[in-house]
Amino acid sequence: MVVERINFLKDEINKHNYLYYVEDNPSIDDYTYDMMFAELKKLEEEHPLLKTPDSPTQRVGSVSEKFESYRHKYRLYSLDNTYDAEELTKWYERVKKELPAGSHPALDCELKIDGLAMALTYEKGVFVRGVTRGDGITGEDITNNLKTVKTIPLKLFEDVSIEVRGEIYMPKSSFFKLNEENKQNGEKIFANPRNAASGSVRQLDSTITAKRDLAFFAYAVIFEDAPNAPDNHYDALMYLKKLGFNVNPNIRLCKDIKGAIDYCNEWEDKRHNLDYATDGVVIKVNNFGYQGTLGYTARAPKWATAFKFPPEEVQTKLLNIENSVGKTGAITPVAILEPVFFAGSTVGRASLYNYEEIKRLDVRVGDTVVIKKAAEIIPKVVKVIDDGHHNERPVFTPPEQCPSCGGPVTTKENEVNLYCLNPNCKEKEIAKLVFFTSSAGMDMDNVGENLIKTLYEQKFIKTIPDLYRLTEKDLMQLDSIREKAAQNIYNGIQNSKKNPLNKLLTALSIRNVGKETAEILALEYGSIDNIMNTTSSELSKAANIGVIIADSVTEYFKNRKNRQMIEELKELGVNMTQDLSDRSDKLKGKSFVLTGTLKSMSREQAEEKIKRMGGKASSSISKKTSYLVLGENPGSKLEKAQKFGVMILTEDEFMSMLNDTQE
Ligand code: 0OX
Repeated sequence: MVVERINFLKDEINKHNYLYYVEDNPSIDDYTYDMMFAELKKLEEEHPLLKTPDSPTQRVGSVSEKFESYRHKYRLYSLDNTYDAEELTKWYERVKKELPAGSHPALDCELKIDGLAMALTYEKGVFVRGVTRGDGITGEDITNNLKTVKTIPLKLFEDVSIEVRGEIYMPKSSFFKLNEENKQNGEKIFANPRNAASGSVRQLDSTITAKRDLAFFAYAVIFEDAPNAPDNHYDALMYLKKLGFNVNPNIRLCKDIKGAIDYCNEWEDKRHNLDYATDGVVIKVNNFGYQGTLGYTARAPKWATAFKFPPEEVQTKLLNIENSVGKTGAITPVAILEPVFFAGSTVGRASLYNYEEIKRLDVRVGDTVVIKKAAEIIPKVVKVIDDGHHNERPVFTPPEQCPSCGGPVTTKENEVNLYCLNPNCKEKEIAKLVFFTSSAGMDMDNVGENLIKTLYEQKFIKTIPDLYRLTEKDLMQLDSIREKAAQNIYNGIQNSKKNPLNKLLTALSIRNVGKETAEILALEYGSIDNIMNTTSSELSKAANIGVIIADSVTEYFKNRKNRQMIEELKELGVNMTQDLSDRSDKLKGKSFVLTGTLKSMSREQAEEKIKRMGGKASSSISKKTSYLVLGENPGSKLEKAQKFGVMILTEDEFMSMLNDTQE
């Protein structure tokens, strides 16, 4: 019977997938496996009604338009964390205090996998849905893509209904291989395995996801209908293993916090030998009953915490110091290093900030240097290791001419940077154009750094207005740009004309004018003409900005060439105004910090509203903060606000403040 044969093949293939991908212990050869797989595929094609979503053939999906957002049935909380082992002891003391006197809760220690958290739903043993963590309340439904991940079972070994949480990751070796291939093919290079996993799992075409080597570690479970559900976390993980999941083998059940701290110390070095990235240890109270008693804070379980490994430092050789020219003409030194893999990515360049810093560190080309990186921060050179030859190497001297155009350089008052004075300096012009088009600037779709460089080199563009003069025909003269791509680039450029004034002001690379200042100026003055015709002292007073910034603005607009450029942009149809329709001064002098997710609007929208009403929106709490607006799933800012005595507003209170004062 066909049905029986199909069921047999599905079960066999699922079993061998598990043995191969999870146990790492295949019991049949690839050929036999491939034959079974091909037979199942053929039978399903001949009998489409017998093709079910849990079939192993369904791991390769189809193209979807976009991901649906999905509200989690059970919220995915954050995790409190610390870099300090003493804090762990304090956490354990707090845990014990909330439990019946004399309790000695055992702790599970797990490596903290640096991937992407997922919630997987199984109904009666069948994988029905996989959703990204998102903000913990709502995520993206990426079921079809997750079906291509071999360590996510499509069917469990028992018909239970459960939600499993875990981490999708890309093994380090696969990450290196993928980047190597992508480099050869001129495709995207990922910064670290986590980004590669994220980029792979969020592909609209799941056949691409299927080609990427992704894996899944399960680390938590919610039992909906599971008769054999255990009463503690360790046994739950063992049970997940029995159901067919990949559970990290390095878990350890410790009898108290001392054991957990030993585990953290042990893995701080050992983790580098693993083929997956880890950024700490997760410690969980083992007993589910105790977990229930401890409960949750607004954002995280009280029964779990994470110990994060400290920022890493590594030694490598300084091969060269390059001098790069930025959009304002500032010349900055960049350390070119012998590439090393650390803190999750390969590092070949590091910041040296400025020439004073080089002098302070006395770094010389050829030295062995220590570089340091905290999460998400550009690595920097922190010190020189004396290898006995440091003094023989020539002392580094800052450039006396611009490294790009050979033009004169100068320092500016109160600044340590060197500046290229040549207004036609090539590197400066390119950097300006690149920034103008980037997401921080005019945010032109389909326009990237390489395109700008090519257009500049081939003399299609030199100044900003040239961008808006480009035609589709011009673009098609470039190698590798066909009609469709030319159209997309052209539209990206033309659409940016509609941007509000604040985007344009940021994009122009006026010294000392970043996103914040540009917003203040645009909202205060409403049009570029108003800003151009104001004096520095008026500007400083009206917009409440510092004199140095105000001077930079007036200096910029005094320059004949800049004024001419603005005129050209105007003629080309670039918008030079800001919508001031709901502008008021009602929040003047008040500063706001937002935390968590707001229900009624995005964080950007809320910040925009605050600014339109004359208030300030800031990202970090200080003593000067007037209000902290509390969204759902707030972060650590809440604690800080309480410490500083900052007034806390709920979203409703914040909304009525906006509406009350709006008139
Ligand atoms: C990880 C990891 C993340 C679920 C219950 C408390 C926090 N990245 O490896 N989260 C958790 O646990 C969640 N465990 C982990 N191992």
